[in-house]
Amino acid sequence: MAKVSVAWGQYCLPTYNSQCTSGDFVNNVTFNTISNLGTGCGNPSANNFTDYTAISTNVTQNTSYNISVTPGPSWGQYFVAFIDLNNDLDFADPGEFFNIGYAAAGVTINAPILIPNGISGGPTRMRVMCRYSTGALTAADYCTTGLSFGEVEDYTLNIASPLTDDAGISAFVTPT
Ligand SMILES: [Ca+2]
Ligand SMILES: [Ca+2]
Ligand SMILES: [Ca+2]
Repeated sequence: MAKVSVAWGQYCLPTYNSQCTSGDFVNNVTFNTISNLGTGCGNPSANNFTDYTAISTNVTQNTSYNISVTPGPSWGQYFVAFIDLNNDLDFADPGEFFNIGYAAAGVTINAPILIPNGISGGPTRMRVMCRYSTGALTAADYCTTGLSFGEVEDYTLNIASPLTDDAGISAFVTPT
């Protein structure tokens, strides 16, 4: 089967009960060279989804990068990220979920995201997602229906191979 490249609309989306005009949104995503500031509620709908996959950054395997996000000024949010590390058009595989944490209203939160070794690389989808503070998001929530309040933003990571001058690595280990 031919490898399928990242394309718009093939990733399932979560649904929310309220549009992100409620003030529950992902703002000010930064990740490596990505700096998408002041997006607010980008596309109020049942999915509260905005496609920012035209925005990309080059990252390297076996390297950690800081992600930062800010909720809107009115409501705190739980934040998570997903990266489709094996490029199979879902975020369901082991290691594709990254918890960022809870951020109070208007307060920026940071977390490290390690791009693992042993993945295919190339253009790779990253999803950043928030939910109002009724409960933390989990690895299963990349397309959960009926979430309360929140927003979803997708980006593109161009993942390069790791540097060959390694420290004696003899095997690739699948993240768990
Ligand atoms: Ca936003
Ligand atoms: Ca996947
Ligand atoms: Ca999968």
